[in-house]
Amino acid sequence: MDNSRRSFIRRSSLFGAAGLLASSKVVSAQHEGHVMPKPQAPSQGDKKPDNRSAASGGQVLVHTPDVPKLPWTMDNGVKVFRLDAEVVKVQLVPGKEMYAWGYSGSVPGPTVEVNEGDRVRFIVTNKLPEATTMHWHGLEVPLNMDGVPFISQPLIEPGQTFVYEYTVHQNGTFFYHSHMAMQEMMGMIGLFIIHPKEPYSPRVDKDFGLVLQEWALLPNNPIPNSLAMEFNWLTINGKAGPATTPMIVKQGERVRLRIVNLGMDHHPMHIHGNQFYVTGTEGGRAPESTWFPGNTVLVGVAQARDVEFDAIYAGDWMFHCHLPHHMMNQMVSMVGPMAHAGMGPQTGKGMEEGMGVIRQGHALSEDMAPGFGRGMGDSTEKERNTANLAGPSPHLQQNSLKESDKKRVPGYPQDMIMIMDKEVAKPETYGLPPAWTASMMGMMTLVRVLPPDVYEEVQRRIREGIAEPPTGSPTQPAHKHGS
Ligand SMILES: [Cu+2]
Repeated sequence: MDNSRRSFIRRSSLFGAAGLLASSKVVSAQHEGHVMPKPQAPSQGDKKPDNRSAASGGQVLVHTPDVPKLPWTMDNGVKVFRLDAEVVKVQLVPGKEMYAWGYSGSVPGPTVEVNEGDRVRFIVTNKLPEATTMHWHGLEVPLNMDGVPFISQPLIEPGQTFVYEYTVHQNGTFFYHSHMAMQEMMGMIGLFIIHPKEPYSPRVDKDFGLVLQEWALLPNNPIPNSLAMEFNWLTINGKAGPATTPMIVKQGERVRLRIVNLGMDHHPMHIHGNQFYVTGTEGGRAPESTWFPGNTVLVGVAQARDVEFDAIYAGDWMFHCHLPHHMMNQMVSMVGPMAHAGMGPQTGKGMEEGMGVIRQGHALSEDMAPGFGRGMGDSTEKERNTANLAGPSPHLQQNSLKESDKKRVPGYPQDMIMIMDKEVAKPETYGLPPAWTASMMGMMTLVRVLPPDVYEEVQRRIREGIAEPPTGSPTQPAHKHGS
């Protein structure tokens, strides 16, 4: 990674003056049918420590944790991007992988970041086994660039390339996505940020972009069930908590969060310990006279919401969807008892049948599609008569109550907790307390508002790639406050 960063820096300095010419040659060569090398560009690395670098007008670049920026080359004043529609292996959390569909090796696709007034060209190549098209969500582009198959353009068949080109005259938080509905549910979306000609006022010091997605993954199967109406993996930028990379802010900085949603559910995104103002929508910047305070913003399907706040309170503040089932990982009927206490499902069915484990095909295969994941039919009848948890959580439940007494309490048990400090340790998690991961699940991340000294230490660790989990054992409230 260090190597590629270094060579990236070398390349981008090459692009200074002569590079413009060279890259335009590359593009025209491609038009003659030659293979175009991967474009290299002044894209910002995913882990660049301080994102106060210049977009147009000296603006802060947007940081999209866990998602790369899409590189570009220049061709006669046109910014040229390449997007390959393809299958991408995604690690939701350590130990849980899925095969989703995305762009150029990323789900969500790499972030496009341009300036108002830019002329942009997107060379979209379809590496999937079925046709696709690309829609530019919220952008005012000519109809033949709008990406709707049959209405505005022909399908991009497997192996084919389609070139989109237009001028962006808006600014704000937009996104691109496949215009085939079921492909959207496989992950085919990416952020499209357009910086304004005149910086917004007040200026922000940190600007983050977050893509909300949901997935239905049956046990033992790594391919999302796009027919499902309920979802058991909820992600921000392709990661579920606690694997989402925290957003790092220095105390006193002004912060913007840009959130987009393209799924089946709406997500009320809630921040702890702060109030924010909604300053933009999928239509761009909102006039200041319309701003109102809150700490929860509903990001509906197909919407974008920008929120801003002054990070005056030091702390590791949660930012998460507040739907309870969206604060969970791997919610699967019947699996709770197996996963948490090793005691097996209690319904009189066979273990594999009870868990929904499938041995042939996938969720949409001819064998399985009729039965799974649609909230009706045979396989949903088995899921009712079971508790969330068959025994005490092995992780944190260190109270002295007897299990037999607890089970007399209606509704018990409800807790689901898992500690993954070591597995998800990265420079951005430096200084978090032991067991911090225990209640980080689903569509959940942190805005870490750090005092200057801790902030600098985290930045150093990001630069040097130091990842250490917290040491010591979790503090038990009973011990802390016992008198
Ligand atoms: Cu949600």
